[in-house]
Amino acid sequence: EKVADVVIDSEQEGFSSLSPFGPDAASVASSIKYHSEFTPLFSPEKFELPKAFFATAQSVRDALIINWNATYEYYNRVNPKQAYYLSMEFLQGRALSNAVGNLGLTGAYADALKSLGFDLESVATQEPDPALGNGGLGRLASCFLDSMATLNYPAWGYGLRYKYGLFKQRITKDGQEEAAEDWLELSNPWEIVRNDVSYPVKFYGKVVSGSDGKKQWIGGEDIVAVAYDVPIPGYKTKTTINLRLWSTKAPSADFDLSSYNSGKHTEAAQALFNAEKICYVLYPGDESNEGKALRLKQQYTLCSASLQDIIARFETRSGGSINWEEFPEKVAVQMNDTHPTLCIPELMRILMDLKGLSWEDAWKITQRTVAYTNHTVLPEALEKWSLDLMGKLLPRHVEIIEMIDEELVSTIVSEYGTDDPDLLKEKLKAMRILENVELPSAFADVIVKPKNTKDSKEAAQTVVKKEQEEEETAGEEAEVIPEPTVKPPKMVRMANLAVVGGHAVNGVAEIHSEIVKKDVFNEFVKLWPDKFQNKTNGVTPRRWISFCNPYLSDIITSWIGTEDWVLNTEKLAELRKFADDEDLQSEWRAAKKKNKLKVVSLIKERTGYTVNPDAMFDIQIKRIHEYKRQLLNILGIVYRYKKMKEMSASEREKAFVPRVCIFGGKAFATYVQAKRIVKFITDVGSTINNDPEIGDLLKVIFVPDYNVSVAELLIPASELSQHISTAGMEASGTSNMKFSMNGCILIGTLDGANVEIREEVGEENFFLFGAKADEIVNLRKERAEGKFVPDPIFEEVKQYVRSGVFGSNYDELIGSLEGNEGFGRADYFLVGKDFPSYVECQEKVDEAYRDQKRWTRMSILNTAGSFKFSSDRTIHEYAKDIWNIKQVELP
Ligand code: T68
Repeated sequence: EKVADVVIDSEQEGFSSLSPFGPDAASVASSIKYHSEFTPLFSPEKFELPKAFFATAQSVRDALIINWNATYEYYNRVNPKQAYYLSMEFLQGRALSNAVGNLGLTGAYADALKSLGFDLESVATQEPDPALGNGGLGRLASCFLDSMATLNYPAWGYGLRYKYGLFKQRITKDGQEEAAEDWLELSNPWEIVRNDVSYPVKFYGKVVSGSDGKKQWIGGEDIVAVAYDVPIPGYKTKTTINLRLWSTKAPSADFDLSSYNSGKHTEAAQALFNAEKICYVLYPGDESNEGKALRLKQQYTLCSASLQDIIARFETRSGGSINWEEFPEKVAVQMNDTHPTLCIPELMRILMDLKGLSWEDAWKITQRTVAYTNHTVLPEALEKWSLDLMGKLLPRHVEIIEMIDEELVSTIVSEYGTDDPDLLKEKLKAMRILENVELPSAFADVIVKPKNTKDSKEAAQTVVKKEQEEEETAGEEAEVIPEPTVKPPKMVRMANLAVVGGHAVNGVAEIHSEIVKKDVFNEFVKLWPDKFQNKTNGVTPRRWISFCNPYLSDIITSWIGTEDWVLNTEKLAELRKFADDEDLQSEWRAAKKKNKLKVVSLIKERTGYTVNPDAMFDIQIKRIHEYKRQLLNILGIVYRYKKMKEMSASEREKAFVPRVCIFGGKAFATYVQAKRIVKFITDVGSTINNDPEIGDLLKVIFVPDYNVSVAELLIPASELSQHISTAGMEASGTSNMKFSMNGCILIGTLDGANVEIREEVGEENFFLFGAKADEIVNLRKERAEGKFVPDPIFEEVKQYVRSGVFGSNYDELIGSLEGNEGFGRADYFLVGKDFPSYVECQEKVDEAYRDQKRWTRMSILNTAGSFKFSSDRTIHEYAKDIWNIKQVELP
């Protein structure tokens, strides 16, 4: 009955015809009512918030499925080249507001829900935040999907459907605690289980040669990967692409019915558990061998199931006549970091062993199909797998990898010759895929012909000889000083495999791509300079401005005079001419204030602290990592606090701008030092926040359980945000882009995308400090040699912490900055070096904030200058320079 009363008062946006039912609030309400009847999750007599969410989501899902089917059907018909983004992580965030926003139905849904006694915002917060990712890399994948759909690119995402997302973080007096994140507890209304789409995936077993000489991988453990599809709507378009997530199960025959009937229930279901556990958690702890094997199984499941699916689609769309050479003209596979690198040997295996292609043909096709994005230059983060483990789990793939390595050795040898064995050795060491593995036997067997030989195999043998001689000499020395003869483990270097097996390698910001070329993959650049590219990251302006910051969006639209900026962010630059306009400035500040008030409530609810909305909101939210230097931030706060304590009340108020310093982020469960940092921040917070002398002048808040939804609240409310990594270590950063878009001013080092943001928004609208990337090596060297003389203020702040003001002496943390015995590398991240310039820069921040006109101008100029950082721009670049795909608009 209520439905009939609906008053249609929403102004309908032009693109709401994307809905299958009328775009008016009345038909939306009736669709929600309909689904509330058929949502079997809650008792029929009650229609409360959780049920309202599920009914609303089901109703939106109808619209999505219709467009998703139409998109699929159309691609099938026109058979365009399609890109596939393979990623172990997709950090999707909540889907409801995003979906109704992209469909142009926000007004209709808001009104419909109002007529049913709810408000859209409360309904939307019922949705669990699916955290199938750790941080930037996973969130980037999700921004990319939004842009692909919005720009009508035929593209899909492939990932894994983890039963538990990234852990739930609780903050106790002991620091961070982790609990399972059961995001599927009440089911996921957005997914479509595709029991009709499943593929076998094998582990272990052995390789045999058939009578025809073909290799066959047999025996071992077989599981099944089942597809779960998540429709991804584009903005103002019918195009709705697919995110296909794999879940694992055992083949039904593996349930041991007779054991079960004889009472051995656990044994009977062992195979079921073994298969299902593969997709239990995102990034399982991999300290143990079991953990490592599980992680490798996850990676292989993603690669194998996705490629089987892609190949099946290629075959179907080819009709009766399959021409494998055309495969790279129909398929582009993008590997999000090295985690899906097994795509390379898997595609080779399928093409050769199952489709009968020769090595040469399979290799050409594979190389033309795949490309690799690098997201880190930290040596310890470049993935390596034990060759033994991989050989057991994936015996056929290891054969293929050995062959690729052998061909690479041959290329290197013919490129560099053998005149200089030391040089050749160095090149092989830098580039080989296999590490600590003797040269391929094909080379070793050839008779030695020292120097000036043109034959690469003989040449390689020269090197082997030399290495053997060196080993022998080492052996002689060993008689004098006996050394343990522990052989270094044989490893597979996934990044090298990805570089060799793909046709393009890209970094994610200009400075990062330069470091990739100059440093990490320098030797490969000399061989194949054209492979290397830059694709500066971007973020979707839909989720990260329009939907998370409607107040600001309305202001932008009214001043620019159109909402086209959501699709063409270049239009944001038009705000520049109003940067000093007093009306715009006051609207701008009012919007910020409204967003800050929401955060005041969030902080109260999550931490119990009351903060002043008129204080500057200074935010650092990201994974907790030493290189991201949350420690620098908190030590800066400690220094500020110490100075405040040394002053009288009136001096304090004159000297400092009131600040709420907000942190958020999760530390990897086994990363001890990161967890110490979390504990230290919360301890500093409890001291300062309860100090009556300080009051509203300084608050330190750690928002627990940081995730996409929390970011959507914090970023619009931010005034200053911190991107303060040791220069050269943050590949790009993407929250820096979101902050800048939302009119937040950045304090940061010349690292990652900060460099480009500063260029775009203007130097005077960015707070810069710290050592530059090209100075770091020397500074570390000086530091290690004991030549670094710390600034007195750094000594002062450390002493203050050690004195116990915050409850303990934090010996391990402070020690790590000094390189005391037992604390490893001496201040590897150069907190001490950058501390004085950081503190000085923070003084400039206070000074700028005091002048609200100047600050608001800086804020407006940040939003105006952020247009380059839309993921639409990034996706256009990938489509043109790497994937070679064209936009396909649905009729
Ligand atoms: C991030 N990487 C980069 N990695 O740190 C960040 N790593 O600078 C960049 O902006 C972002 O990628 C997008 O390019 C990550 O987030 C991981 O999360 C990760 C996960 C597993 C293993 C290694």
